[in-house]
Amino acid sequence: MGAKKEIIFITTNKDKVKEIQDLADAESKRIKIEHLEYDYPELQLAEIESVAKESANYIREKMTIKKPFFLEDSGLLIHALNGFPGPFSAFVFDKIGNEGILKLMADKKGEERKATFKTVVAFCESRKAVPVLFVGTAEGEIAEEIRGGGGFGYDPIFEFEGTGKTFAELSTEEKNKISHRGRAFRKLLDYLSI
Ligand code: ITT
Repeated sequence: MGAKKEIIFITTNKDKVKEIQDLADAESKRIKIEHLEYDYPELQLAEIESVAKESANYIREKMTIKKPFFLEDSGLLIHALNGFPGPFSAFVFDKIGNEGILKLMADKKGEERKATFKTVVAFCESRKAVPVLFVGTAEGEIAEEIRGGGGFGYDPIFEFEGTGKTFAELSTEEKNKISHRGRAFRKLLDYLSI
């Protein structure tokens, strides 16, 4: 077996790092993820894809980074709220948290509670390469109450479809198998053939 491919993952979110490291260990023996903590300015664009792409372009321009790298932008899209908070998920989480989302959803029943979690990975083989995007989604619904001690962010209110369990009630390993992030990251591994 040859040397492992070293790829830099740029994020300020330690929970994302844990999930990605666990995914890399579980899915491939030929990849090594190095975490770079860097707080790039998050553009307030209307699509998660655009945020991921333009963030990668910002890093290509501003940083001398010598290895392949990726970052990802994730968001929760609540169908009855026309995809809100979507690309504004970090801002909304900081301002109103899971309790605030549950209040917004108080009069919503059944189908009206449907939601999609989405991750867009933006990967650059080098500073010169335009970002390649990989999208992963998970379908579910907004729970009636906060449940589970694991996960992070919106996990305690996102019930994965057909299971009745929130992401916060799953182990990292279980969440990775079915999550938006797991799906997007496995597409990156397929693309790299590793
Ligand atoms: P970076 O931009 O530095 O990577 P961040 O935490 O700001 O870190 P995002 O903008 O992608 O990352 O995240 C948007 C929000 O969605 C933020 O509040 C996260 O906590 C939350 N989030 C992201 N992925 C999640 C997941 O798998 N489960 C629950 N919440 C998640």
